[in-house]
Amino acid sequence: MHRFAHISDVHLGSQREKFMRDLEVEKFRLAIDMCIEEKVDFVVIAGDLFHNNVPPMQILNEAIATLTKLTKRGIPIYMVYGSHDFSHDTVGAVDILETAGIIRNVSASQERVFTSDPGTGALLAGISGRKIGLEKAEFENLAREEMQSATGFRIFVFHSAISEFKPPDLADMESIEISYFPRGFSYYAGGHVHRRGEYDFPGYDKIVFPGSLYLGWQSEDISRIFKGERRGFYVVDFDSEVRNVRFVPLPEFAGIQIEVNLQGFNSAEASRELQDRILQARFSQKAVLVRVYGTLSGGKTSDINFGEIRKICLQKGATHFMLDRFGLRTEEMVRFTAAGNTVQEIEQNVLRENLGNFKTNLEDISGERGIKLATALLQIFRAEKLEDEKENSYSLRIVEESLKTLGLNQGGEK
Ligand SMILES: [Mn+2]
Repeated sequence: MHRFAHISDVHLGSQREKFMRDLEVEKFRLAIDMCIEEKVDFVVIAGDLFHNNVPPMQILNEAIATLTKLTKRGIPIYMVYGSHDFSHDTVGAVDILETAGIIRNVSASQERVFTSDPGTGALLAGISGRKIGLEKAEFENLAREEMQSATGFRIFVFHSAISEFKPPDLADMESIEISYFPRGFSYYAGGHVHRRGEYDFPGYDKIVFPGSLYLGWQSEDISRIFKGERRGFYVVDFDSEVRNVRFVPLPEFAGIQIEVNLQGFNSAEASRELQDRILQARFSQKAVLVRVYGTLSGGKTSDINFGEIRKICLQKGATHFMLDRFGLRTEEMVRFTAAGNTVQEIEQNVLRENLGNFKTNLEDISGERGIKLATALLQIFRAEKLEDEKENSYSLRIVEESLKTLGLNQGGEK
């Protein structure tokens, strides 16, 4: 019997605050140690190992130190790029790992469809993720015949949502229909969807999404882990076919989410309500996420002294304080904003409503494509500077990601 581990969406480097970044790196290190303890023959990482294709140097250094624990023991690592660490015009961190012989990128290419694992004979093939779901064309051009007619234990590694298996709250996520996937593989190692899921479909035996390894990065990822969602990775036993699939949870996150509905309060009342709720809550030795939402009946959201709330939390023994106030607004704001439950939804609705005011002949920036592009750019602009990141590398990072999203190469200079 052989065994491999399936990890995805580590997003190293996504956390801006030191407390969270240390946690992210620490849990990645732990996951790799657990893989060694589990005596796996190899490890599959289904994309988004890094949050950016050019992560901060200390994150890259940390990743190399951790991954080489495996390679030093003769445990190979097979990967595809994710939508976050993919780079089509610059050298990304994943390329560096491959050049250094630490990982093998198993994305199918014209020269090579399968990568064979020398220890177990397992065959791996895959498709990397892209920004805004551009991998669909690659699915269309897959060497489907060759993949489907091969024999032996085969793993398909991918970084895309599958239309048939999207969690209900992620229904709007771009996805690929299952019929685009080559049939008959023994195991489909998924990434990109930050929710754990195991699925079976006729012709596609075992489809698995481990979800983000630990923290993830979206506010929903953070909220769910603060509410106690367990995160981790998969360990799969196999010989000629899959024998056992097992989720391996990482230690529970010591956190608590305090949700406070401030609907109808004016800003002074809201401050008092919020303070009361924090004073009542019990959370010593835990990270605290305060999530406020609702529409204030008067005053401004900035009238609420969140600094004071933070101070109280830390005085009460919180190990870390985080605030999510994206759902908080004033009546004035409501009058000017479109409806929606998430920041992205609201942004998209605002863009959609204003489409009519915008005339252009450029297809890329008009209609739904324009909305998608604008949303992707807003996402990039929202990225904050890392605590110890230099101003220069921060601006470079934002500019490069924007150009990439716009499909504009930086002429000449590298
Ligand atoms: Mn991801």
